Amino acid sequence: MTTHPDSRPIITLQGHILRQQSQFPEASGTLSWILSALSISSKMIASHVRRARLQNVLGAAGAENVQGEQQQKLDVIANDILLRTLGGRDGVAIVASEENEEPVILREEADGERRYCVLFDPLDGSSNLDVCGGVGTIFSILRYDRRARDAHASVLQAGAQQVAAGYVLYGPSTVFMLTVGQGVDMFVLDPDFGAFMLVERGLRTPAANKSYSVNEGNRRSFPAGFQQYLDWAQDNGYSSRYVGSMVADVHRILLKGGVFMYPPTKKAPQGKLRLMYEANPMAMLIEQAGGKALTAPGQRILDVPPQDIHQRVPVILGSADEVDHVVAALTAAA
Ligand code: P6P
Repeated sequence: MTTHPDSRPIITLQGHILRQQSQFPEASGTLSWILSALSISSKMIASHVRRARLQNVLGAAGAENVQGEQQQKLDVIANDILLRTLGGRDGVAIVASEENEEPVILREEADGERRYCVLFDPLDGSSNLDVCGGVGTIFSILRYDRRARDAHASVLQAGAQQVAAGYVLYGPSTVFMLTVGQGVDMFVLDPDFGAFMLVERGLRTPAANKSYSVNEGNRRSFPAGFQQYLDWAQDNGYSSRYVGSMVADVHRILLKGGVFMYPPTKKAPQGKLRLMYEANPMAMLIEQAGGKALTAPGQRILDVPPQDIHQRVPVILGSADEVDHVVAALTAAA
């Protein structure tokens, strides 16, 4: 194995989490322990994803999820892994998953210790698994609001209230992206010894890049402003990149810049992407990396007051300048 001389300090995700915790003297370690559960879950899910075809766990599980989408076998496996690892963490009061209609209440009685709600899409883009495409886990962490009337109400907090957010991309390498509100940090799993290694701190998305990411198969049903934006972009030499897996598409935007959109369509008048465990965590990451994340001109994703755990919203996110170009077209068409 050839290694390149490298003077970078060797910091693991675990070490990074503990170092961040040490910056908060009042921190009890509860959040760190939850992030650790997400780390081990993602290593287990990565192992299943890599061996899916060999273990014949590709394909549909034969049931629909609450979204009315065909559950893939690995959706169920990933969901179970997350529920079981988070279930073992005392700091987790409630979990909410794309795969579960209702939030799962793990422990609500308050003994004074701070607790959290963890929301996740266990295996986003899983329809790409059969063709070895990038798939991912998306997570969002909110403080458990013990004053809320019930579990639902405690989870339905605007994205701006997130204390942490991130995703794991199961691609050519397994990448863990994390923000706790102090910038975006990127880790890559070293499979030789099973640790996520810090490879970039304070990642910033480029201010501009002539690239857009949207499912143009829906173009005819986009609102006029989006169609006018696409005409402008194509007249100005933009390239198109779209995987159809939000984690893979947003990861490219974070690293290379550009704009990702899921506009309203005839089939999905509110857009397809879910606010609580797709749009909100991605919006926190994008904003922490210097980008913008909107549902419409002037409407930050992170300010949307949630009405339902599985609520969908239109998404426009990415480089600040590129989001501005979309907003200009939408505003002109209004
Ligand atoms: P479409 C995957 O099913 C997903 O939820 C996101 O990961 C992705 O961005 C989007 O749907 C793709 O949807 O309609 O373009 O196939």
